[in-house]
Amino acid sequence: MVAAVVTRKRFQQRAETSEFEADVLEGLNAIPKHVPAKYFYDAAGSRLFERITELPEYYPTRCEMRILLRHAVDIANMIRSGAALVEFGSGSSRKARILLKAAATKLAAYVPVDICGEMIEQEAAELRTDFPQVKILPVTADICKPFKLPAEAKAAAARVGFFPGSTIGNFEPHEAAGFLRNAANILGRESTLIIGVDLIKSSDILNAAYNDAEGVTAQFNLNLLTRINHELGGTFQLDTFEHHAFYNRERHRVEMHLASLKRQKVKVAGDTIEFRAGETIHTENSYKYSIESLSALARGVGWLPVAVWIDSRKYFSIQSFKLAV
Ligand code: AVJ
Repeated sequence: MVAAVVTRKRFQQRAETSEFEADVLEGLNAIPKHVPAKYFYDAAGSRLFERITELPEYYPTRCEMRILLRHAVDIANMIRSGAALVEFGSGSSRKARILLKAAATKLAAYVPVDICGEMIEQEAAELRTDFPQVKILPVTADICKPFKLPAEAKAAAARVGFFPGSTIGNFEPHEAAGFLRNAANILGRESTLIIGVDLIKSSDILNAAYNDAEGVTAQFNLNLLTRINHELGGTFQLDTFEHHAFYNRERHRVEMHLASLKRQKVKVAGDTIEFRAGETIHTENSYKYSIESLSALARGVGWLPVAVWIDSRKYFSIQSFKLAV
């Protein structure tokens, strides 16, 4: 039993590494060079992201927390008695705790879904102590792919999807539509979706949020190269690459890149990658939406807009939708 578990774990790790390797090699051999943003989040990257959320320039996390706290009662009103709350990419469940507190007596279950099984299992133990009346049913899954809800969540009176943090902004618009369609299929009839999304705003505020004075976002971006060096036998010299982040107004997205400061060759997993001076690796898109652009996207795949909550500066929004029947 124990041996089987260990073997599976090792296999999973190897499977993840080779997917990482395949994605990195494909992206670095493409024009323009790119690496998917989901690979930022190894242990060091997750810690750096936590530090980003506390930076004075990085407003999204604080804004969303403020909206959640101020409107917890209204937002909880979206939740029917006996419903199951399903969080996509739950991580530490910090934001869901606000909803759990506001709707504790109504919620039958909380289903945190995350690709990092270790994190949610650990978090689940704490949630069970803090919310003894709510069934805590963690699911380890990739939220972009179809997955099955636990039977108790399926049997609940209704299901409420929760996708905070403007994580939807990391998807290309067509992928975001795909995610919303997948969420509709997973949640099924009688479901509601509550999404936190960063709003389109002036370039100055956006550029500052992704170019903090302390350089933590630069470290977060460069950590991707450290991860490639460690896990894929990369030979990136970190001082020969520079963090670039800017708001692309036409495409409503903040782009992050790593720019090579010189012409050079780098080895990754036995492959040789050539860089021109100034050539970049595109590491992240963070799409910004308006209330209307998100609701148009959602409507397109069957979600009807119900309510919107925003902060006084109109920096961030929490939007709720109902599945059309
Ligand atoms: C976690 C994807 C919402 O796009 O703002 C923060 C990630 N990147 N600083 C974002 C991020 C650079 C963040 N999301």
